Amino acid sequence: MTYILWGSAHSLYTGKLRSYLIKKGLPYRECLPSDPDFAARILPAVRHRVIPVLETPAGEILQDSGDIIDYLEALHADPVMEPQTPVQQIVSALFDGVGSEYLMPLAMHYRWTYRADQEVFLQAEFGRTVAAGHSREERRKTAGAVMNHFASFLPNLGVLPETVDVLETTYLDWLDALDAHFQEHPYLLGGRPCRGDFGMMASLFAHLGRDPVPAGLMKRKAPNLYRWTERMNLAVISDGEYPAYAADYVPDDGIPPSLEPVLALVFRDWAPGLAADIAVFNDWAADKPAGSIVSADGARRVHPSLGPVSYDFHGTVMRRGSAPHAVWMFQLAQKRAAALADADKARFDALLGRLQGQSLFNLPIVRDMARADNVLVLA
Ligand SMILES: N[C@@H](CCC(=O)N[C@@H](CS)C(=O)NCC(=O)O)C(=O)O
Repeated sequence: MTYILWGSAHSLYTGKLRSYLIKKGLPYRECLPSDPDFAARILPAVRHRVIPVLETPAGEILQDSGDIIDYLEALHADPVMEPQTPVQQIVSALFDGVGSEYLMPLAMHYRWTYRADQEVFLQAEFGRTVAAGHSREERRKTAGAVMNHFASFLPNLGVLPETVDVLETTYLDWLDALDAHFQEHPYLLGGRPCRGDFGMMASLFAHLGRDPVPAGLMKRKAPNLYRWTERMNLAVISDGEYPAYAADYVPDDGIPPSLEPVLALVFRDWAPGLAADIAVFNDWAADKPAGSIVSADGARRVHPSLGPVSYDFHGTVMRRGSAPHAVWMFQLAQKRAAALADADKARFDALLGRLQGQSLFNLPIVRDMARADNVLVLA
């Protein structure tokens, strides 16, 4: 009954899936891509060099942290890791997108812009993933090439000398709002983690909560958020810091008031880029047949792009490659919002009205997407 998690300690999306496996109480053991079995069996099945990958006891080989969580949630009813009420489900999906997509360039920025300050740590982390069992010197050398590869992603993520200041200033607002929230609540939606918490673990654990430079920042500025990154990897739901808290989502489909300032940042900071991503996607998708791989050149990619986007971000021009994966994740929240029944819709609209979120939820996305054979395709 043991699952195999192919991943690594310093991997963004492995952090999302590992936390889920721990909270769900599923037995697993973790294997690293430096294990020869990864190249021999896993790569040919997935057809991407990517982690995390889950191998099930039945021998299935699955990729994409979110798809894997969907698969496991459908298979194992208890303990439930997703609220069953409509507005909380929208907010959960939204935060999954925020942590998996919006915050990812920030995570990459704090890892690679400050590379020189944390070089030995990163060498050790990348080293154990690519060259297990070798000498320390050899590992550090081997790690260097892979590190250069990932560091080279920064410009395409919009991390450029002229955008670093605004990225850092706005991130401080997120640290503050999340810190205030986790002072009062163990998880985003109350006393039980949801899909949104796991999504947020993607960026906020392995990079922003663990690499020496950003982890130091988080500990100094947002210790309650740091503690949440620890809590998310504990095999229990309740936390003694909140003795009166039931191990459940807040009642009546409510959104904790302290989460509203965080949601306001989602709309303030994610909306401009997401609107640009949606516009590029809509143009590209208009005349493509169902089944087309969502990628400018049609190639299979872990993070496909449909060409460049540029938009105003707090007075700075942000330029980066478009991110259709972000559109795909946001679309789920949007579809859930469109399906709300009257009273729930009124409640959700009031929330959007208070937080300036309506225009984002009103943006039309002209086509549906799906994942097939480990890539994003037009439905
Ligand atoms: N959508 C995928 C993304 C996985 C991903 O980007 N994994 C990183 C490591 S954290 C990777 O292997 N990247 C390889 C690449 O981008 O080429 C998921 O959620 O699993």
